[in-house]
Amino acid sequence: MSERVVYVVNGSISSWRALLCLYEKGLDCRAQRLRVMREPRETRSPEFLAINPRGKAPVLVEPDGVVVNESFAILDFIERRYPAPSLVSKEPRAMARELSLSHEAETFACAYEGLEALFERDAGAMSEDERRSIAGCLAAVEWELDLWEKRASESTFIAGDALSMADVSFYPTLAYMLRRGLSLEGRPALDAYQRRMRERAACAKAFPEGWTHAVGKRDLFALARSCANNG
Ligand SMILES: N[C@@H](CCC(=O)N[C@@H](CS)C(=O)NCC(=O)O)C(=O)O
Repeated sequence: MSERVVYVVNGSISSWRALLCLYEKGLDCRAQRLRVMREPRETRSPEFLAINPRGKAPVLVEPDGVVVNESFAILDFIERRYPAPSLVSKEPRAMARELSLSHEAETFACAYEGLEALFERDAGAMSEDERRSIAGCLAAVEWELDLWEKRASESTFIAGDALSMADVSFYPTLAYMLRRGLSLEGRPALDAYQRRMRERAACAKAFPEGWTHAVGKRDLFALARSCANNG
């Protein structure tokens, strides 16, 4: 048997959730980092494209050679193949909530996605349409945060009082945005939640290499606010 390998892009939400799922299950793996910020991108190497023709991480390669692409498929696969400790309840209502919130975390990530344009674009040089689109993204993220704040205030973890697949999906999404400058001021339940989560050994292990809990070099949320306010 060889080792389990997960191909990851450091800091990407989808890679993060795959690692967090494995570590919460107590499964070891080698995280093989693929660099995408320099050319040629390692996700476009012939070796990696042979594993995933889309050239996207994460990809899980199991010790017996089984390959799984797509982060949600990886979570599903891990839960089915390694049922203990379980991250999805057997009770139908709890199961439905955990699975719904796990996938809704992706909707939250999509609401934010437009702000990533601020990595490359100078806010001062943006057109009226671009500013409107950034303002729209900010409003969508605020709406999402209100929803998740309410959920976080109702239980210890995001979908109930036990850690579940919903946390595996949601925590990296939230932590990623915090790194990009999101403030949880006025959202005490989410703030308490993210602090609680980051104390977990699995969360610390899955945390992106070289990242701290501080905001990264570019505060996208501050840029987005200035961009939207100048519109
Ligand atoms: N739907 C996929 C999305 C994966 C994805 O977009 N991965 C990006 C993360 S940055 C990637 O690997 N990009 C590398 C590239 O396009 O070269 C999943 O959930 O796994």
